[in-house]
Amino acid sequence: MKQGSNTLEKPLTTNKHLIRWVEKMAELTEPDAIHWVDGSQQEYDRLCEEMVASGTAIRLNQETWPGCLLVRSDPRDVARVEDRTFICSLSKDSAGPTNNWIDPFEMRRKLKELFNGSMRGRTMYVLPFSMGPVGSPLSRIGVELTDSPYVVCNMRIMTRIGLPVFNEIDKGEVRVVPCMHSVGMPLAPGEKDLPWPCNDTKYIVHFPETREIWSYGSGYGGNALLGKKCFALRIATNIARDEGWMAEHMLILGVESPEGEKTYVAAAFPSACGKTNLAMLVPPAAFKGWKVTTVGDDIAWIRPDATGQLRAINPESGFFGVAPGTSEKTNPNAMATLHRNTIFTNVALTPDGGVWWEGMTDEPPAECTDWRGQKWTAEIAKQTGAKAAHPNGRFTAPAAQCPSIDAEWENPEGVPISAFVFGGRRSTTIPLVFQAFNWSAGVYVGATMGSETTAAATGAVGVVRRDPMAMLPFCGYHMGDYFRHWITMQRSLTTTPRIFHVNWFRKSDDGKFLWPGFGENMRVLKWIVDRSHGRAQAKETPIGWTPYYEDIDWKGLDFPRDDFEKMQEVYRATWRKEVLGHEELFIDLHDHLPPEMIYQRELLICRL
Ligand code: SAT
Ligand code: MN
Repeated sequence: MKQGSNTLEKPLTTNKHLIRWVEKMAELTEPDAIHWVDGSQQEYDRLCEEMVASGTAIRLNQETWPGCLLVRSDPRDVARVEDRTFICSLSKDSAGPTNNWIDPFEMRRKLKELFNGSMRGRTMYVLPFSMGPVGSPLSRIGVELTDSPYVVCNMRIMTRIGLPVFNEIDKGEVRVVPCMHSVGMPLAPGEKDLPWPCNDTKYIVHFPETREIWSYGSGYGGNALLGKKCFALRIATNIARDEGWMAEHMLILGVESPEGEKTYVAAAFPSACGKTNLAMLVPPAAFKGWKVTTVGDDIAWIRPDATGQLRAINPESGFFGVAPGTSEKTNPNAMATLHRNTIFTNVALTPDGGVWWEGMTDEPPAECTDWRGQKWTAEIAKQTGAKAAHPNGRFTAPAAQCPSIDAEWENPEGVPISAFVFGGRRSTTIPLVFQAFNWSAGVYVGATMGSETTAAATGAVGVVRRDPMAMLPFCGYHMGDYFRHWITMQRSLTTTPRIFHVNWFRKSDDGKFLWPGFGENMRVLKWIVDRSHGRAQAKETPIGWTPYYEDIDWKGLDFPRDDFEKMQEVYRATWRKEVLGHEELFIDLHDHLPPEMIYQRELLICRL
């Protein structure tokens, strides 16, 4: 970095390794200035103001949307890029066939090239963050060096950042995960910046052995907010395997009965399959006295405590939720959460300075500005198919603002987990709910999970893909070894959580959803909770335990027995085909598959 061309700020840490690393990275990327992020409100406000001034962000109507901003990304940078995501372990075999692998030495050379001068004309922010409450034994710390103020502001909502984290680092006892991020668009002297700088060349790179992340070319979501999928899942799965805990793509919710019994459930669904809605579920009116509380909506870090009980924390402190489809009807808690201090990305702007997206209200506004900044009306949409909001448009909102937030959500010890739930979008074959016979059968259920793809990642939408534990894009090592880790975890447990599978998306022969979903999912949750406590009845089927019609609490809902039977039906012939689908992934993973997976498949085939 040229002296004089940069503002020299005093480091906010005394940690020599950290200071040295920042200097080295500044030499590589050549930013104009370095800013040490303290995490204060004033700093956040200033960055927001700068983004508004530069045209990156639009301030919404502060009366109706206090503290809210809208940002529009480059249309070529709207979702995670899985084909540009790499696990660069020393051996290709440890990354496994489901991850993109490039030799780490080759990749380092490539990254050096890409990052060389990549921050010219920009500020490099030194952003310390804690995944999990600062100081919790389950938390981990990272430092992200980024040239994007948008990333800093989003990370302030999604994680704990700033001075308290520098203080943790200065104690000298924690290992810091270094995270490099550049949008990859250096500015020549005097060159005017774009509202959303990014680069067509994108690399989202993980070095599992050295626990490092390097991200280049994108400013969006999981590509750029490196605490989320990169750290809390891809790197954390590696740490968790080595240390005997679990990093999972799971929401965590609490179910409280009228008698005050509290049960925590962790559930894995692929991106954009309704995790946020389930985590914030509002029970139907007839469920008087029942409460569902939210601990997290995306990621769970889970570890056995001294007594052998699994306990989970949400490593995040905000929600990066899919906006389209979110409404007072589908998720009133999310709507209440996102009404202030929220950053919206790629949704529509209404003439009165508010936001709108498909599904937010039954009636679209007469006119608005779409996520690309163009005029949008229902008429235009009809003619051109243009969406007001991008299908992966997002809200970044503080978890603490959520009306259903659990009283224990920041408990440094985590909350006790009684049940795991797996689920996907499946229009056929998979019943509304079933319980696996035991832990290894449950691991098999999770390992063979399938889901129809969504807009959360680039690529085709609506095709069934195997997505084990909803971790296909997020497991930072060989998927077969990951299944083995799940199997082994049981040995450190005294009470084993029960494992379930749900599917809200089964359709009738004429293509209609059979299940109303949303709040009514409470009925399924209640059966899951009851089963976890060894209470409710169930019927044995080839695939697991399923509820009889009578085992579901139907109060307040007139749901025909016939429809329920249709939803729960296990067709042996269809399931035999389903098992062939399981093979698809297992063939690729075979040399690392734990024997339990093979036995479970054989048992299932025999029962069918
Ligand atoms: O873009 S994110 O990875 O943050 C969201 C998601 O795909 O789940
Ligand atoms: Mn997710």
